[in-house]
Amino acid sequence: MSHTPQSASSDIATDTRSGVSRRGFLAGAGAAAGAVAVLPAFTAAPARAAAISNGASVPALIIGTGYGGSVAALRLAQAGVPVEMVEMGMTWDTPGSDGKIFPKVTAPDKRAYWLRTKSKAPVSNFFGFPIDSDIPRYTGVLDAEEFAGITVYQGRGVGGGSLVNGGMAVTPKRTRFAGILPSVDANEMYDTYYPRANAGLGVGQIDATWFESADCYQYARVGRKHAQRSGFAWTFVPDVYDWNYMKAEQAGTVPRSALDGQVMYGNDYGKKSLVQTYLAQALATGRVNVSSLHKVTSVTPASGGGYTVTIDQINTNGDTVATKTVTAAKVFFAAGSVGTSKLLVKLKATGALPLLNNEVGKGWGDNGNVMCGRANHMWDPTGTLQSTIPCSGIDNWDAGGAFAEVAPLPTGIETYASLYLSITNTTRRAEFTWNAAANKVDLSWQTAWKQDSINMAKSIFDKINSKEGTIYRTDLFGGYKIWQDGLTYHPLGGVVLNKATDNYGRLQGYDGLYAIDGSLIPGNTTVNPFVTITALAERNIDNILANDPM
Ligand code: FAE
Repeated sequence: MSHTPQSASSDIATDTRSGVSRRGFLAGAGAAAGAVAVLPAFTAAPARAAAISNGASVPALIIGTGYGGSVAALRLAQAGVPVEMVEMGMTWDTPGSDGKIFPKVTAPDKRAYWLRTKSKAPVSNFFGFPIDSDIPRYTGVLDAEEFAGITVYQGRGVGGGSLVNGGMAVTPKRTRFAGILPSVDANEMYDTYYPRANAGLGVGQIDATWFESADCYQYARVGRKHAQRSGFAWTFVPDVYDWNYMKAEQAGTVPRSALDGQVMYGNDYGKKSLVQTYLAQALATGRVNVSSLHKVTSVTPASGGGYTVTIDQINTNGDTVATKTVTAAKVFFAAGSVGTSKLLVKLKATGALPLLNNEVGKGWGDNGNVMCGRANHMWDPTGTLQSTIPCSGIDNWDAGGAFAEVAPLPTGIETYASLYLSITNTTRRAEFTWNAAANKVDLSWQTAWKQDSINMAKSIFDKINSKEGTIYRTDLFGGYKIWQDGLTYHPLGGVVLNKATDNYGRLQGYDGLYAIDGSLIPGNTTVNPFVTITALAERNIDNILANDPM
């Protein structure tokens, strides 16, 4: 994989004692085989060393290296199109002085956060005490991007959100699909594109027998017991984590990652991020180049056809060290729901892309995310060893509008807490707008709107508390708050399919510009979103390759 002079490797010392580095894990799959239980299905191609050049002219440029961008890169490259991917975050492939590429959730350091000087953990308190700490400002892997009414967590780096997410890979129920993407043929999605996405992502499910005895999933078994005693449907949830590796972690035969508190600041082993799957395959074609620590700031029609793309190359302080101008025949916006929406809203308002339609910026939602904790009885411990990778959920969508992940609290000590992230059927939608005075994009989300989501989540947890004789925890989110109602991990929408674009992501008003990420999905997927983002990208790129000359 290519990386710029300012890639992760340049600023974090390499420690060769650590054994298999991420790069070795990818490129040296054969050599690593003895050290891990099961290797990811794909291996990376040799690096192309150079970042994109100033003045380059390219057939296809992709902004962002998350799910949508990686699908587009792979399919374009397989069709013979040379692809340049531009990513504002770093290439995460080299261990730091602690021998790890990524820090644990309990010990964030500069690698954890995108250009912040203090951590901003979603669970901000522990036994009532604030846990956020000062950290050096750095281009870390998790962005806690703050808008007026909500903090939006997003992955930064080559691999996008796949670097920091829990890997929960959920295909929505077929009966709910019409409410998610009404203009898309559901048969096509469930017959072709969801299966293709699941295969490409390497989705698997926990061994149900092993689950019953694994120490690291005691918290999930407690969650199941409580859900079922209250009459709720409880279900295993698929994940892209290598479940054989998880077993080996529990057995103590491999270096631990999920069992060593790694998840939202990255994962050293076990999780199949896009770097192991779609991106590895894309790079193996030899037609894809990735420029990390490069941020697209403008796209505008070029006088000779195609588009002029302006790119800031940044260092690990976030400062611009060079500005490059590139011409691209086609540009794919895959900067994520927030990144793509912000760019397009700004470019329309400032005259770079004035013909974009008035749907740009609209239809943004938080997937109804809300978190809470329950205090269990002392005879119901959730375990001192907790896998950071959730494996189960409670489905009360039809009756109460909520699907709740049974989440870990991987502190290393017994907390007697059950933690949940609920995805709810909220109809609230916000809009991105250009704030000329402040030279930035605003989002109209209001914190009070989360009350709808809280009410839906309560349809599950009020009942469980009543049945179990338990109460909500008030010591996890500061100020005796029961509900973490100030965030989302699942930003969706802003450039909604069949509104801001045609039914396949072609932006209205401009030939050769596409949106191909979570911005296309209008605010909710009923479950965790990345499988749907991937499947929709697979569907759209099929249509684009069949109909648009490249
Ligand atoms: P995304 O993956 O965000 O990729 C966009 C990329 O574009 C990023 O790498 C950006 O750095 C880059 N970028 C943005 N602006 C620019 C620019 N101007 N120039 C260059 N590059 C740019 O987009 N989802 C699940 O389904 N299951 C889970 O278990 C789950 N857990 C999560 C846990 C956490 C902590 C977080 C933050 C998210 C989680 N998600 C989960 C959400 C999931 O990761 C997210 O929906 C997808 O990553 C979105 O995919 P996109 O392709 O839209």
